[in-house]
Amino acid sequence: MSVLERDPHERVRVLDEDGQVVDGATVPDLSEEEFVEMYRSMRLARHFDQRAVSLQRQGRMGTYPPLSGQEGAQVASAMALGDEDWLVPSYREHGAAYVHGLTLEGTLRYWMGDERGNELRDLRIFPVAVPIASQIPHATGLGMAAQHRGEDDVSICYFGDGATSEGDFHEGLNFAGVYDTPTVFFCNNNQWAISVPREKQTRSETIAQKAVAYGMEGVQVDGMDPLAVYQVATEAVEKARNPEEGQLRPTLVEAVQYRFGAHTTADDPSVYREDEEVEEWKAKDPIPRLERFLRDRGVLDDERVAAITESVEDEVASAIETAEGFERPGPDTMFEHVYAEMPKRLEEQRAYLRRLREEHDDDELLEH
Ligand SMILES: Cc1ncc(C[n+]2csc(CCOP(=O)(O)OP(=O)(O)O)c2C)c(N)n1
Ligand SMILES: [Mg+2]
Repeated sequence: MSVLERDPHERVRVLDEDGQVVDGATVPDLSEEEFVEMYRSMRLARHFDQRAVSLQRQGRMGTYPPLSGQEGAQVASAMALGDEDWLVPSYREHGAAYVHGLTLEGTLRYWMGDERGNELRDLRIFPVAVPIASQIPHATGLGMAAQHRGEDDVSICYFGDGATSEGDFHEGLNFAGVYDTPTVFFCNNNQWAISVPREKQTRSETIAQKAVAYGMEGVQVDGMDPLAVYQVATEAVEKARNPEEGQLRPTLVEAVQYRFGAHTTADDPSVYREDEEVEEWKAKDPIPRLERFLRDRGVLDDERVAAITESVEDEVASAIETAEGFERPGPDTMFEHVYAEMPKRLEEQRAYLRRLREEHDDDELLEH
């Protein structure tokens, strides 16, 4: 039976918190290289995250949304995509975007305030979406476009638990159900929407069960168990592309997890959540779990782990050097790189800013 065909209350798991395979679970059929790649990408995402927060604290980057704790959900779900498939992120998916081809310097560039980080021309990745849930109808539309063109690419759309309270979530999923779009809706339920806890977000017992209302399958997965996420995402992508008779293409996945850090570097989580809660979730950390599993299988040992640590540190350091080496963007660029053709209202705003800059100098403008 497909893992998707289960009660949304039943959480899919493959590894327990100690990295042992749970009874009755099937380990995904990945090669040794793919397992190592999964582990390395998660380590890279974690290290990148720590360096990015530190850059922000040093004044070398603008606001940054940390992802630590969410590496398993991001990396394993993005690994389920084929090269032609689309990734539609929120603003926290740096790890998933890396797996699908976005460079670390591209991510840094965006968060350093340079809109050229949104230049994603050769990638099947959408720009970061900060307005909550606005990317969900876009992803549904992307699926409808693929159908009209007769193409078989699938999209995965990421959003948070908080996004499920937005009208865009309802509209996007409703359309996806009605038009049977090839979309995987991937909810990163990290328990918090800034300071609003999951219990205040919805009376529904699970987020996965909301799928029932749209006529699609909903599945809850342990989002800190990368092997379970990989299994669920792979099946959901496969179903979106090649549904069996009677199956609908779209799926709602709820990946239950936790963000270890602040919502963004502008947030202080200690004012709304207890340290004990954070510690409880840290015991479920996806990285040591996967590492333990891979060590037990003989795929990793001290030497390989040390080599991965070194290569991850080098890759992140070199991306930071590259990103800091780009010349600073002019104010005009804030209007660019979102639309292939700039809409009239943006052209007008850009012209207005240019006029202001001619009339006043930049220092004077920045003071007001
Ligand atoms: C439409 C809209 N309303 C409010 C905000 C301010 N805001 C930014 S992040 C956020 C919380 C989102 O929580 P969730 O969807 O759970 O995602 P998470 O940040 O936890 O990944 C809010 C309310 C926004 N960006 N867009
Ligand atoms: Mg959240």
